Amino acid sequence: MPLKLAYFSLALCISMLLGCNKPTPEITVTDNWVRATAEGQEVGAAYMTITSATDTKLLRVESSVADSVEIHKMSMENGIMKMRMLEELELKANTPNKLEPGGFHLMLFDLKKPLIVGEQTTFTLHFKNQAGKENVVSINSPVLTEKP
Ligand SMILES: [Cu+2]
Repeated sequence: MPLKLAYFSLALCISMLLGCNKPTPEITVTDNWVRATAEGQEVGAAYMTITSATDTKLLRVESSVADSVEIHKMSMENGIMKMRMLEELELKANTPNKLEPGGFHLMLFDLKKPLIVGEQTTFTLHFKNQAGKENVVSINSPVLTEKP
């Protein structure tokens, strides 16, 4: 068998094996997007829906587009919209935990450059469940002007 073909079949076998053994992910992220920013704006916001098979906590987030990322909660108090930082975000098992405008969100500080519609941003989310198991999930979020 020519060497090239041998390599090809080996690669095919491996990808098939990986395909078969791929476990269903414990945590899935959907509807993820980042709000486009205006020129000179140094703070941005990211939104997503997180679903986990177990009760877990989002501890920390890193992003390709910002120097620091905080978990925030927005709520109405005495008719005034307030925003506060959370040390961690508790996520209930098998429930779509929504981070959306007006509620929970990720606040992006010290943006490296303006977020322009059509661009992709990357986020790395660090979780730890009640059993102490850590989970890292990487996602690509498109830059949009409003909720998709
Ligand atoms: Cu915020």
